[in-house]
Amino acid sequence: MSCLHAGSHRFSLARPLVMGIVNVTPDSFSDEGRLDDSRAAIRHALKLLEEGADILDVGGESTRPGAVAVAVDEEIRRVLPVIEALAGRGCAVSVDTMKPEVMRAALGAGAAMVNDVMALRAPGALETVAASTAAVCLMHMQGEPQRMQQAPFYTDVVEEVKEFLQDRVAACEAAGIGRERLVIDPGFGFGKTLEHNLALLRHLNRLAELGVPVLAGLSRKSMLGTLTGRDVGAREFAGVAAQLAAVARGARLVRVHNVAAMRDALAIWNAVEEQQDGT
Ligand code: HH2
Repeated sequence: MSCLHAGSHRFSLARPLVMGIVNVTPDSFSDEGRLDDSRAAIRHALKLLEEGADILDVGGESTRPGAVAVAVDEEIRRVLPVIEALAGRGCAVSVDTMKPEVMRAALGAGAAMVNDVMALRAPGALETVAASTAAVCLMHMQGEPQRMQQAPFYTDVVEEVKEFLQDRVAACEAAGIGRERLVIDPGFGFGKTLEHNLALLRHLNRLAELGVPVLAGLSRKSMLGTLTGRDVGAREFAGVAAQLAAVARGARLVRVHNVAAMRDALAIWNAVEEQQDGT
């Protein structure tokens, strides 16, 4: 598990990696025109890169609870210019989508990773990634975004999420996607109550036992708001604390909005963890 292969990129997993979030949705960058949306997204992505992002995760559809689904054409129109521009500069770009058509377009434009909240369960998704050399993040979700928070239910959330991810890893391997290209993610907030999310965070090391790098996506999530009483725009400190709790339990990638804050936190984390005996 020492290295993640994503297209032509190779990432050492000796230290946690930072995935910076680049949303290209109409509510992401004021209400500038369409072309300006891409330009603003590219500018934002380059800033995240400067702040130390290892991977840029470009998404054109919000998966927030109750979010409205976006048509394939519209999603491609949103993400493609951004992916082309960033991949063209040599950046490691991930596409955050559940649609095989969007995956194909993004991979054709140079994306090195697919981040799928449906873990490649859409018809054709598995084959699409298998036909590429891209990495893939397999995320657990109970239900679908429109209704997933209505009545999440598990008997043993950690065990059920682990079994699901184990099955998806096996499906990927059977389709020819090697382990060195796989990342797994418990999907915080995706069909989970606060208690479910906390149990998953507390026992994240049990997912790490699967031998595939674990990604944690906690940035700005509603569980942080529930615990702190903070609005979505004021959850940075809580987010850093939650991400570090995940890293302490074996997460090897963190998906964040605020890359600079996460980098500072990891600079301290890494220095402490890598301290030699006797010093
Ligand atoms: N969370 C969101 C979107 N994509 N991907 C992974 N692998 N893990 C996550 O936890 C995850 C994800 C949340 O999506 P959205 O509500 O659109 O907000 P944002 O993209 O700003 O995080």
